[in-house]
Amino acid sequence: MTELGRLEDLPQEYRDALTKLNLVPLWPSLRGVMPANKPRPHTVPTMWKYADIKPLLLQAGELTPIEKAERRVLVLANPGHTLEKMQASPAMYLGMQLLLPGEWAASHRHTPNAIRMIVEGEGAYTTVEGEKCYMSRGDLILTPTGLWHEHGHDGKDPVVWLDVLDLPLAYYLEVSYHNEGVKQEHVEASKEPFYSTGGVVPSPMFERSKQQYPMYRYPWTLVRQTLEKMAALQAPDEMASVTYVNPETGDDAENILGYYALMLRPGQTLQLPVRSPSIVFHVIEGSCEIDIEGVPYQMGLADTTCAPGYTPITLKNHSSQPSFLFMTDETPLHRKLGVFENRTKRSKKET
Ligand code: 1HN
Repeated sequence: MTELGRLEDLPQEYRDALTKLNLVPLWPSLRGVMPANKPRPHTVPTMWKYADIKPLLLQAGELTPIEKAERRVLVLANPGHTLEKMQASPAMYLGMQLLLPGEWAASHRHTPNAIRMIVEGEGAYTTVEGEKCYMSRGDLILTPTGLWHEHGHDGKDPVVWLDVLDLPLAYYLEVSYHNEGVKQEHVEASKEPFYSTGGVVPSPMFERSKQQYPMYRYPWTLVRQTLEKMAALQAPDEMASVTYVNPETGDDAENILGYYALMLRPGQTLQLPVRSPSIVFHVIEGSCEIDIEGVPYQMGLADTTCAPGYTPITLKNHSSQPSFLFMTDETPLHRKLGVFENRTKRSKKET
């Protein structure tokens, strides 16, 4: 590959003349913005242990009243992007949020899409567009772009959940903003049981739902059952995994980020395909080892790990119990942009 000219090769006078006019020579930076054959990600493999986060989150509960925080969150920031950027990957934001009994996180809506994966505690709920979605460990609750949402807590113990947003992308695109709302009235219980089984969707008066987001809450009990049934039918080396979808269309549940759950059988080792999107793993039940480019990360209950794209990843369950993981990645975004790649089988682009 041809070595390109460096900035230092140019006379200072010439460089100054360019700078004054807001001009930049491309060739000294060309390999940086477009390296050969494979991107050079800022995202570095990073693990956050829940045992480290929890005491600091509870301390935040003492230090900062909910009214002064709006959302009481410790952000899981990837050092490869610098912590100030508050991003786990190019398009993924992760945060651990604490809501104490009796607390209220006021209604708002915003342009970034969000989900929460419930980590621990009972009795809290998110109201999404008038639909009350109770939180139990492992449940997934959607708050897609533009939809009003607020959090309340009628239970006795602290509730913690993992927030995932496509905030870094929205911020980069200069489209990130929020509106403050008023407390939601006419609240009804979440309606997900219509979508749980049987291969049917509601069609009152023969009409199918025209809502882009017909389902806000995906109960873990049902997802777990599905994974167990899949695993029971599969060969031992197969991947028992599901994608969270819009049950009306089969499309990804949200537009930008993909959400998945996976079961690792006791003793199972699973080599994941090498693909372009960054990916995040979060342990819902059990434990596992995640090898990212050969480096092992030991994941216990509620631990979270982020890996860059284009990276070989192997999952290993060393225990005698099944392990259940929640995963989120940038696949829907990559597919829409036409940059999605699966390099498991050597592609022409790779040579
Ligand atoms: C947000 O609205 C929530 O509604 C959580 O719980 C985390 C991070 C950045 C911007 C908005 C929530 C958020 C957020």
